[in-house]
Amino acid sequence: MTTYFEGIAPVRYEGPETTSELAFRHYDPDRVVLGKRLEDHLRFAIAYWHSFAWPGNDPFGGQTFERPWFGDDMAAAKRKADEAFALFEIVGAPFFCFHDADVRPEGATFAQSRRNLEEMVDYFAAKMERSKTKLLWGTANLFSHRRFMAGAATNPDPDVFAYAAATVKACLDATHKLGGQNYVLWGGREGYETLLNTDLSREAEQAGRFLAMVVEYKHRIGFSGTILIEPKPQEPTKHQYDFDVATVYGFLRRFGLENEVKVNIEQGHAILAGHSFEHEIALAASLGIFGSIDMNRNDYQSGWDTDQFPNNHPEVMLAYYEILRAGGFSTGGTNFDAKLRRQSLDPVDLVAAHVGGMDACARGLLCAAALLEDGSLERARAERYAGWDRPQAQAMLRSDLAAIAARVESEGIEPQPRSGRQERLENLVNRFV
Ligand code: XUL
Ligand code: CO
Repeated sequence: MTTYFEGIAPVRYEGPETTSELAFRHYDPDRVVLGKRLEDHLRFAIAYWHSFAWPGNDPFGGQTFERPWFGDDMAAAKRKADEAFALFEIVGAPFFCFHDADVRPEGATFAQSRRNLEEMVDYFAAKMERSKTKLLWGTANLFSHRRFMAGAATNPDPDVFAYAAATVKACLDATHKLGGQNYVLWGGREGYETLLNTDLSREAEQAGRFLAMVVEYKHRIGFSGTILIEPKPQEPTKHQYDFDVATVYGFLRRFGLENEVKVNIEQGHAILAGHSFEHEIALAASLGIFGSIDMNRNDYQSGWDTDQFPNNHPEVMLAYYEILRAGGFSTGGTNFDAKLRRQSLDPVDLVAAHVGGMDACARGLLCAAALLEDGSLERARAERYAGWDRPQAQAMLRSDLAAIAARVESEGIEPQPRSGRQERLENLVNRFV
């Protein structure tokens, strides 16, 4: 029985001029750009937690949404799955993502929670046989329940570490069984509220060993997906250890995991860390750890992780430009870690949010592809560094300070400053928006 979205037809591509509210203007899944279908470039996923589990609460008030699937028994969980797959079909989502806690009721014991998850995994598997929607990634919620209030892997209590390890094992098993293409670890409470009660050294060692165990277990069960860490600088904790891409890379190198783990970069988290989204993507790509993205938009005034659906075309374009420059997604994709505003009560609001977000991403990717194909920006970049292509410049990197100093005097080297051409490049980019 699927009723919540009754009366809402599957959303189709109608072109930029259409006036239909629920139509794609830019997202034509079959359109081929840079040798690939748009659907295969973007690899959209729907986030179960925001779209189906979140009740509309904020720090000052509780539930605003009244969803027919809200409840804490297995029947409610199955109804939720039915409605979720109905939305996946309406918007043509190729993927979805979930936490264990989004899809199953919490049991009285760990074993009961695990059995509930396994029952839901079988329920999903049956639905996925009849649907085109696949699993982009699975993950464990190691931050909502009070047992995790002082962290999961980094908890001062070893029993919490054990509970978290058992939970991740169950979620990796679930992800593997459903053919998930990645597994995400977001360290929601892996950080601290106050340094006064925190042993940074122990917590880092615990986190490093925990991640190594996840990688070991992935290989043991033959899970071929990618393990992803999702950086975020703070919120809920005051300071989170997976602060940003650079910090995560340092952590991976410290524990010898830089070839095993990549990053899932979220727009709002990049902004909270004081970076742009495209900076984080470009850095991850240059370090060889770019994996996937959580696509949303932050409110630039609020200082909170507001998780709004993306709608800013020029911003989205710059993110996809870096992704295309890096060769595009492999196992990763575009997961909407975005939620409605709490006054958006109607079924059609949830559909329209995804349609608008998908369209903004498609438009951004199309603009980025045109800019890349035009080649002017990449030529300007290459030209700026052309001096380094000369053999003598490369040889300098293998020499030493004394030899370089001698050459500066013998050749009378006097650098000639050149324009960085920023405004001209910004104008060039805007031609493609
Ligand atoms: C929280 C966040 C999470 C992760 C998955 O800010 O982004 O939803 O994406 O746990
Ligand atoms: Co996220």
